[in-house]
Amino acid sequence: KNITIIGVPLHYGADRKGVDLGPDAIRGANLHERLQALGYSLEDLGDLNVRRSLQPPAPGEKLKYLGEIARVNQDLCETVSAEMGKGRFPLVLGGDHSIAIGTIKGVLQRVKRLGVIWFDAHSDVNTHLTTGSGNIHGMSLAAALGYGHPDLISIGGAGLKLQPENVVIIGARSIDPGEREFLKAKGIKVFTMHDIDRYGMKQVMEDAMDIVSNGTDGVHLSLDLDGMDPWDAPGVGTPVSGGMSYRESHFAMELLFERNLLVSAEFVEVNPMLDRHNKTAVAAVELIGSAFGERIL
Ligand code: DIR
Ligand code: MN
Ligand code: MN
Ligand code: MN
Repeated sequence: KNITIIGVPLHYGADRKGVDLGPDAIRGANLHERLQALGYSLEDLGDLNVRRSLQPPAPGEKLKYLGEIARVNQDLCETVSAEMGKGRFPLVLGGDHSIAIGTIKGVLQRVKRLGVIWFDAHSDVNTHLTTGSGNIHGMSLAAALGYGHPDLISIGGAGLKLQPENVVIIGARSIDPGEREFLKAKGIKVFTMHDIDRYGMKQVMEDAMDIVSNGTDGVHLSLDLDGMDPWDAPGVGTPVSGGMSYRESHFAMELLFERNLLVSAEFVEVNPMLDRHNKTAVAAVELIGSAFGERIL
């Protein structure tokens, strides 16, 4: 029960300041104390280096800040892989969701057949060919599946990628037209907000965990705080109404802990500059607590 915390103060993938302050906001919401109280032994590596104040991209750029994002993700990949090689559980704190590329590639170096639960209002399966925004945080799941710009998909080594049948998305409610085509073509299972309304979080999580654990050797949780309803998590760059409630999200994490599937996790897109009273960072720590075994009684 050894956890390594890795902060990634990257905002270039969202092209909006503030989310680079996420790692410290999450730490500041008593992350260490909560995990230590559960009996885990922690090591916090601090934050990876991210270059400050890069030149803004040209108008219409479809891969904004590609160079720095690829460099940071390669560093993250190597860090995650090295920690897992020591038998430790990597807990990655974002930063924008483009960091999922580096995290997942690093985990894939250790767990070839990997399942992924992608908790998000969005599906993040754009590529430079389909993106409207040019923001790489909207392309990270596609890149981890092997689709997108060569500088993103080659991170961690050629051919290292997720299989679409081992990925589920939970909480989606904002999917671009190109993404809809991609999800359909690859057969990726998406539990939308409609499904959560219809079947309830218990059924959705049971189905999701069955899918990601079938034929895999471990599961990664990639949790974008904008999956939660903006009422409960206002400090995110791209809020979308009608999200998962505080209780639904919490319950999902408790169910995940019960199944004991996780080998790695990341919590991303906390933006303290857009937050109210650090509510979103506190929510992130609450969710982390539940995913690692906190119980009411
Ligand atoms: C949109 C928003 N689909 C894009 N994506 C976000 O820019 O590609 N992902 N916000 O978290
Ligand atoms: Mn996302
Ligand atoms: Mn999102
Ligand atoms: Mn809790």
